[in-house]
Amino acid sequence: MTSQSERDYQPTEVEKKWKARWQEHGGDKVREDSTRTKYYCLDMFPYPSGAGLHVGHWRGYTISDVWSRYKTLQGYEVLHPMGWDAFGLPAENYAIQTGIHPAISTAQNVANFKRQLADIGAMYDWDREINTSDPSYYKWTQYFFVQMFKRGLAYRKKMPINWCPSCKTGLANEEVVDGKCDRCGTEVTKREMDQWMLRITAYADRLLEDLKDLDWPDKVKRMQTAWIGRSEGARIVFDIDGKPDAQIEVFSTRPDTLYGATYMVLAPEHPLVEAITTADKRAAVDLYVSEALKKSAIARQIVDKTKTGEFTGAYAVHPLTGAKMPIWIADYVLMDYGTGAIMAVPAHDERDFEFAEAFNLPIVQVVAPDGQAPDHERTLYTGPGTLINSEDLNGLDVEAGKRAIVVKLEKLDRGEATVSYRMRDWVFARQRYWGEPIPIIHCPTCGAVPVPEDQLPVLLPEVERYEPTGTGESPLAAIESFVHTTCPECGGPARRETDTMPQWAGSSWYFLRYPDPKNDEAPFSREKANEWLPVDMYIGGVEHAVLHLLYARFFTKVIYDIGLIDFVEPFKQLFNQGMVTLNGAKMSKSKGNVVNPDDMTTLHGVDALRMYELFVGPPEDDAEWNTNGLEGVSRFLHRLYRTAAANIDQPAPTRPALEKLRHRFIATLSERMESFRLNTAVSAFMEYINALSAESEAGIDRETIETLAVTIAPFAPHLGEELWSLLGYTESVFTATWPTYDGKWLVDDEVDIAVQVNGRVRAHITVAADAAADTAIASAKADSEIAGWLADKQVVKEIYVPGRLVNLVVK
Ligand code: ANZ
Ligand code: ZN
Repeated sequence: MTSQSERDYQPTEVEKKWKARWQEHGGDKVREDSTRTKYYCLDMFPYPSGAGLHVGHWRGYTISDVWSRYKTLQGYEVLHPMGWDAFGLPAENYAIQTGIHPAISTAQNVANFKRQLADIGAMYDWDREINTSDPSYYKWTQYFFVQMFKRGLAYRKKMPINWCPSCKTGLANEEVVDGKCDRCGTEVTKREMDQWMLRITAYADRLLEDLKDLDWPDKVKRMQTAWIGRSEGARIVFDIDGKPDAQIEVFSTRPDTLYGATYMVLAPEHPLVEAITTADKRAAVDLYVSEALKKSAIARQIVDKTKTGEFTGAYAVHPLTGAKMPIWIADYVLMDYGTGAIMAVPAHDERDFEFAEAFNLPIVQVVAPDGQAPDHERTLYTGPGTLINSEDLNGLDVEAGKRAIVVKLEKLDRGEATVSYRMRDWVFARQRYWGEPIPIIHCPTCGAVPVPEDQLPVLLPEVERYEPTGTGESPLAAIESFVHTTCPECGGPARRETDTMPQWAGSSWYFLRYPDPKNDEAPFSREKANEWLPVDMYIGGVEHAVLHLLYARFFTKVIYDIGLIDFVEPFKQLFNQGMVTLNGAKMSKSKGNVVNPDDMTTLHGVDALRMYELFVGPPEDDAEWNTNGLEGVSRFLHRLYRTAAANIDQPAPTRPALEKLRHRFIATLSERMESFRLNTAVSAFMEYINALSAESEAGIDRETIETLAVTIAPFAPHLGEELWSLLGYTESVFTATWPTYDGKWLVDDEVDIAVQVNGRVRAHITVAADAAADTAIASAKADSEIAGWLADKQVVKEIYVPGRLVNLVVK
């Protein structure tokens, strides 16, 4: 019989064995009745695309799996589920190309992804699998839509959609590339259509306020803050000369500069443009408006682009001075921010300054750093200072000026302090097939009526043609049997809504479903949701910093308001893993620079690939793939196995040298885990195995082998199980406990200390860590270097700071 010590590590064999065992024992099932503290570790669930997973995708899944297994060993009951964000455009486009129903291609992709995730050796509880395109799930997505509709949070509004005049279809943003249709290259225009909207702006303040308490990367918090874009300022109302029934309302963050407003600008789309433009200006204004509509908001906002605009021929009246101010239109003013109109203060706003220079409009200074008007009128100053040219407000600083102007405006009923947000309401509709039907019935008598809850889900019908219809409507509009229905309120003939929900709908609440995935009475049980959520650790790519994470936070707050949960934020801690690059570029199938995990695991095993995915760099940073690095990690795992296996049949007795190494290793590793430095956690193993090699002659004790088996298990779970069973245990290594360390082993026996003479370091000596002051000082004086400094001198004071230094004061 071969003893373990003579056997080499066979990753393929070992991994196959343990995968089979895990499946047999259902070891990844959450034990709901467990008395352990609950821990919810969640991956952002993937869109099951046709392209499989590459080693770049492995990184995030490995990180979350290592973390879940670590938390299990720490004694938590861990929920680590997985599911599919399965509605969306690619499946539909694939159907258009191939005629294969999206449900079928999605099912194939899911099966493939599932197999690949099993390869990773991940501990998902597959009993809780979620698929957002499954009627038993989207029933509840529709239910939440109905709740929002009833609360006035879902409403209809005419909104411009991307429109390809040649394909005669509405386009999703991702189908518009450089302003052109991704299918045919035609320039994309805008087309107004009635759209379902969600009133996320009603939650803007809460979404901003609650960000503060989240343990999220600062970068993501900053991106969300910028996206919400809260600005404090004032609403100011201007009369229009000769038009007593029309007024222009503006939003300004600098009401203090009101006396410096010299002209007005409306967004080209502003509803007043039509009414105020004088006959002689009409042709030029119309032309300008049609040109502006073609440009994207981003192109329009570029600060240093040449300013363009047209004079409407009309004038506004300054609310404080009565001065007449020309009203222009210009594309640097956006219709969907503030009120879509501005008062222009060219002396103190950069864009207004450039515009005034381009069209030779007046510039009036009203803020100066020192309260002195500059000698040259046409200058730009955007800093703080004192008001000038502002009648009785001269001399006030900017902040006091803002308040004083608001008081004046309020007295005149011409404005008030207000807050403006950059965030818009959420367009919650697509004119496409592969999504959740919006559960609304349009009745000629009763208007928009929600589908009664007991009639949900509104099933997505089978269609023959997936192509967009050419009228801008969804393919559902062509299915008579779907469209025609009766009104739930009056029983009269009515039409179903044929728009479907956007890609983001299903992912906005899926994390609430995992604790109770099979509930068909409710979206989830309140008790279970409160027990498991908020999610303790949410792991995924930073590309979801804004949309998904904001939508999920919004849904959670609405669901809290409805009274279904007791928490207001879904994700306590967020971790964004970095990307894996190859030759400097993000790995992606379309770029042809992917490394296939199957090739890597055939050579080195799954465990080695998992560890290399961590070892490749700090988990939050992008990292360059290097197959040599994987080979290095693989060699190390073989070494770890040999070190452990060499003595596994007959471990050596414990001795202090081993205890010291072991406790120090546990301390280092635990500390690196807690600070999520998973790459250095892998190096802690390497350092430990190196140190143990010096002890191999005298043999390794059982404690060392057990420690190795348990601590390596989150990283290399198959290897961990193997060592654990070789130690004679019949239960899984994940029933074990993460080892603790005794601090006494961390104290160094000997320490290096500095010796100072009159406060300057003159030498270093080694003393026992617990050396008494006398001993330390004596050794310091005995040092040959120091002896030289002391010659002919009188030592007047001796100071010993244990473990740090000796200072000798001499005369
Ligand atoms: C007068 C003024 C004077 C302004 C001044 C700025 C500086 P934030 O901070 O981003 O909220 N603005 C308002 N609505 C706009 C729109 N629809 N399109 C383009 N610009 C718009 O910016 C608010 C400021 O941006 C507002 O304050 C307004 O210009 C401009 F020395 O009003 B301000
Ligand atoms: Zn009706």
